Amino acid sequence: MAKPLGTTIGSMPITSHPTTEHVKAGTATHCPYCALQCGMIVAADEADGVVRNVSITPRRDIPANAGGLCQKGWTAGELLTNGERLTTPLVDGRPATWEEALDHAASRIAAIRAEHGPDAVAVFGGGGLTNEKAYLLGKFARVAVGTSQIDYNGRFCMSSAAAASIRAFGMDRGMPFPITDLAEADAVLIAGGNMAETMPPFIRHLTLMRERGGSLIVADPRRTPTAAAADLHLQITPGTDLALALGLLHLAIAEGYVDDDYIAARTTGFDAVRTSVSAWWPERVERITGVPVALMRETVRLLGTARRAMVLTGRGVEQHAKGTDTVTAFINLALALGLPGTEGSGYACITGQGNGQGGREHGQKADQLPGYRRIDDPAARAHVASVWGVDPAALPGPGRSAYELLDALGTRDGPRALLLFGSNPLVSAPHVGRVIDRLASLDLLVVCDIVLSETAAAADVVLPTTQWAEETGTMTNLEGRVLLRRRSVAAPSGVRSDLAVLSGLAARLGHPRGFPDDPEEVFEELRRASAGGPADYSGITYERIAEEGGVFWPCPSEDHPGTPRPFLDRFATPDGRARFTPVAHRPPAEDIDEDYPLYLTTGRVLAQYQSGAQTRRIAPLTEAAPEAFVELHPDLAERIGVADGERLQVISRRGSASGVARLNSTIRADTVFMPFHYAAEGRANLLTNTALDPISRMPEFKVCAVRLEKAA
Ligand SMILES: Nc1nc2c(c(=O)[nH]1)N[C@H]1C(S)=C(S)[C@@H](COP(=O)(O)OP(=O)(O)OC[C@H]3O[C@@H](n4cnc5c(=O)[nH]c(N)nc54)[C@H](O)[C@@H]3O)O[C@H]1N2
Ligand SMILES: Nc1nc2c(c(=O)[nH]1)N[C@H]1C(S)=C(S)[C@@H](COP(=O)(O)OP(=O)(O)OC[C@H]3O[C@@H](n4cnc5c(=O)[nH]c(N)nc54)[C@H](O)[C@@H]3O)O[C@H]1N2
Ligand code: SF4
Ligand SMILES: [Mo]
Repeated sequence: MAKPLGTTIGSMPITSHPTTEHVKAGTATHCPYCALQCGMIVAADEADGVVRNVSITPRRDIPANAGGLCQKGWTAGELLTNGERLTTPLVDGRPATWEEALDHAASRIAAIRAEHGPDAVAVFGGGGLTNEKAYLLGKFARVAVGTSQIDYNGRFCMSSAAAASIRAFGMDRGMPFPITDLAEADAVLIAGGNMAETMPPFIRHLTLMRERGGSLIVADPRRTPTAAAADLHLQITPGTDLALALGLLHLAIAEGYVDDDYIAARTTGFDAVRTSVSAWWPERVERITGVPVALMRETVRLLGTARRAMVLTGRGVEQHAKGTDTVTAFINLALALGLPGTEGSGYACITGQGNGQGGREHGQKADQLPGYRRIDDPAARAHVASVWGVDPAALPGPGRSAYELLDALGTRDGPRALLLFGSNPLVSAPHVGRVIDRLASLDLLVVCDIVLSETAAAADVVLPTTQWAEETGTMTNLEGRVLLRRRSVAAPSGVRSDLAVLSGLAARLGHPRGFPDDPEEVFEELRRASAGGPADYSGITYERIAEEGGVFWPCPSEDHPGTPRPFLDRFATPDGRARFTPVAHRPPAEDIDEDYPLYLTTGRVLAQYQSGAQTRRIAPLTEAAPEAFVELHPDLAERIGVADGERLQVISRRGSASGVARLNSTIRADTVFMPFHYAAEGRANLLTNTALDPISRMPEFKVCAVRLEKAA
């Protein structure tokens, strides 16, 4: 029997698993899914290179989950064994050898580039990719292909919060404090997040906080399990959070909760913000948001009187065409109360994807170079070009953002080839009907995936890759803590790592060096490329992560302890002060009217992950959440004559999708909710609006106008 690699880490003991006949050694690693990156020990039987009987045990040494896992984590072993894996490259739908597939892809890329120029080749990445992959993908695009056309699915995720954090604090480290600080808070406001379903072990920190007497406030149009567990639920009209945040700040000022000493010592720009909220009196805000004045007052009292308080945002307030301004308004509130950069308090964005934090730092973003540097900054270009051994002038400039890139594919000035790693846009992109047409118009679509996702099924070339427990790499969790996700089991024969794919393609494009397929070698280069940038990883090594259980960036040297709370002394702005920015409320890009009288909002359920490519293939998860549904109020259901469990058609200006009616008397009667995890007719994204935030380029996933019909 083959032995899994790396049977111990640091002080982690080897655990045995009484559930199977053999006593198996386990490897300490992390979950394949979300940004909590729960620690787990993975053990498996391997015979003749085939992995079976995977057992998963939660780790207690990782503070984020401290012994907890959600249903997706517990069942993640099935990703390794369920027989849904791609194990052979496909060219035009037929099995091919790796040589044939890579030769074909590279020669088509070279031909398209020769005929139309390097920007005719586009690259799309994902926030689930390890730091090493994200880094090498960005380098591959700029150096091996020479294209500016690269972006990634994180644009659809936390980009608005990232933009707002950079605007206010000069830096975007989503949660600029350890997650365990939450338990010590006296009040926490979650605006548009549903962690009870999206990160269940996260709730433990909030439960500890409430057991100490702290209060939880949740703003959500639905009474989610998170909202139900809160002391106050602000059941807001979708798309009106900006008005709510302005109203809360108005009240905080009126009722004397503003921290004048903090504002004077640590911020700039408060006067303009104070003036900008003066007309947002509570009754006006109640009319717009539907949140009763009394609840707003109580929210402000709880936050204002707390010794330690936190304001957190999730996708509910961020995935809007005004997401950056909405998050800015919540940051303004937090700043006025003196929270950011104060030990035990703060503002945080709850990052979503497994490597949603690290994946937004090392250059797979259209406007970015490694270390969270800007690609239009001459000093950044010079530094990174020297690490890459190229002329800075040869590095392309900024490219199109994710939706703009997808929207341009196959158009007259747009890319003609797309290489896609770690995303499934035929389910997850907005206005997916349009994206289907754009992908179909390409000369070449290459998809690297572990399963035949909806997008892989549409590709000319499909390259099967290794996944989490079959490979090693670093992941930066929602706290900004860099973790080591270790190889725990053997990969099936026939698959190669994403790094090996990039290496193989780069060699065929004339770059035999500079694209190693060994993760640690890539990480060593990433350390150098990130040195001196905002997200400085230069002091982080695989060894240190293993010994210390993770290292917080920035970490500029090997003897630096890492930075759990980066803003305690100063913010990352030139003068060290946080910046207040006045912002104005406006309605959703598409408001309701006579023809489309209901708000559609979209989001997640516990048992499915993202586009569902992974979780829809896992039996216990599909049993728990088998199909697309439309959550609606019983009064609304009665008006259209539909009963619980009957099929509904949801129609927007962009398309029509269907799901079973799920009646729920706790949702607003003007709002329906669909999860976005499902394929075919169940795709919520057949309906969603592509209106983009002007700063972050985030699409308005969280609100558009629809009508309902009973399905024939
Ligand atoms: N089970 C599961 N867990 C996941 C994921 C998954 O797909 N499945 N994905 C991971 C990823 S990538 C992410 S980004 C995170 C997302 O984590 P969350 O942000 O917690 O998830 P969402 O369900 O997208 O949105 C949160 C809530 O926003 C509410 N909402 C909708 N519109 C509005 C609005 O206009 N205002 C307000 N205030 N709230 C609104 C929704 O009702 C929903 O309950 O989850 C991560 N964890
Ligand atoms: N309507 C609506 N749409 C949304 C959202 C919403 O709330 N509402 N949320 C948005 C958000 S926050 C996000 S993050 C996106 C996510 O949406 P997607 O970008 O589609 O995310 P995933 O489903 O995680 O896609 C990951 C793909 O990569 C594959 N994969 C997994 N690991 C690896 C790997 O290591 N290498 C490679 N090559 N492939 C791998 C998986 O099998 C899967 O096919 O969806 C966005 N879309
Ligand atoms: S909460 Fe996230 S990281 Fe933890 S087990 Fe669930 S999916 Fe995995
Ligand atoms: Mo996300």
